Amino acid sequence: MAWTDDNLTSLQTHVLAEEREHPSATGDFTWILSAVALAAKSIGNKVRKARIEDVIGALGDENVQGEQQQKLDVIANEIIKSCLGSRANIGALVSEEDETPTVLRTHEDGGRYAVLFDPLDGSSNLDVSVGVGTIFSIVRLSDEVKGTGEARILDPRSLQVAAGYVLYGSSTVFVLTTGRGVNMFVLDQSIGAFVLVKSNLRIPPAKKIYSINEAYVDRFPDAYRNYLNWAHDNGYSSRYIGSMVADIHRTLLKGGVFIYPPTGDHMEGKLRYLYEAMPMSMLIEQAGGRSISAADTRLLDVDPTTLHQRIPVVMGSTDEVEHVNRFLSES
Ligand code: P6P
Repeated sequence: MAWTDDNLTSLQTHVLAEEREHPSATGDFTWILSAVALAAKSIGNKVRKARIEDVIGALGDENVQGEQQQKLDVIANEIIKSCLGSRANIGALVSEEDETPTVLRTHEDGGRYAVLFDPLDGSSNLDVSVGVGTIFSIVRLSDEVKGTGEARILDPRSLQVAAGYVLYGSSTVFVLTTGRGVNMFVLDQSIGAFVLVKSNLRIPPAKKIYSINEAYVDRFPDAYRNYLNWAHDNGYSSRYIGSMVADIHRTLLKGGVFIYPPTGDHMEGKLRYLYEAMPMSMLIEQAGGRSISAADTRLLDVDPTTLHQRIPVVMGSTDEVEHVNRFLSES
């Protein structure tokens, strides 16, 4: 055992170590990430017992997206807000489940960050025990824009400084970037801590796997259909779980390309910019991959205009994204 770099590191000690490397660090980050980790443990516990506690299935209401809310969507949403609400440096919370931001503190009262999240992405898969997840983005709010509402969150000077997801699958996996590479942790239930299992995770530059819901192929723009025909002729495999966190986790670890294109009834795609595509794009890029929303258009260069806007997504291995980009550029 190399005692210098094979130590047992928890998410907490990892974030504290990173904080010590930032002379200007104030501990704000550590404070927020510890709240996210607490929420993840609590949600994971609920997901694992969902069928036993009879919280499977739809609530009967629709969320702001017009989608059937699952009972656990609401439970996960409340858990995250109850964990983050106590952090004194958070100005606002933006959730897929809430039409408007939860305003906690103004800029003057120290609200320096916003946390944007999809509390339980892919939750419609819960009743068949498919991996579901929490996706989050931490945004350092601009000091130029007062107030705390939508305008400050969407201001181009507000910057995404961290992103991550928690995958509630065969194990509970926490994947995080704070802008210095991607690190992967797994929840060790016996000690109740996320332990570091992979530092500086790198996505393979190429892998013949595409991940897309081909059921909608007739409604895709021609460029995407042309790409799929090319992939079929070049020995690609298709892997699609229908749960973004699970599909992105596989793409990050094994390589390939994840695509959610414009379709007939969703010309901006289905996935939301702020709390799905934006955090996942930061993770993919920090792992050495690429994320575009259109031909030669880096997804993270797109300035959001509304909290719940959707955006087309092509992200994954650099070579694989370029294969798609080539067809998009020809259209
Ligand atoms: P479709 C889940 O509802 C979700 O938001 C993502 O997790 C997933 O990638 C996508 O929608 C699946 O959408 O249209 O293929 O069922």
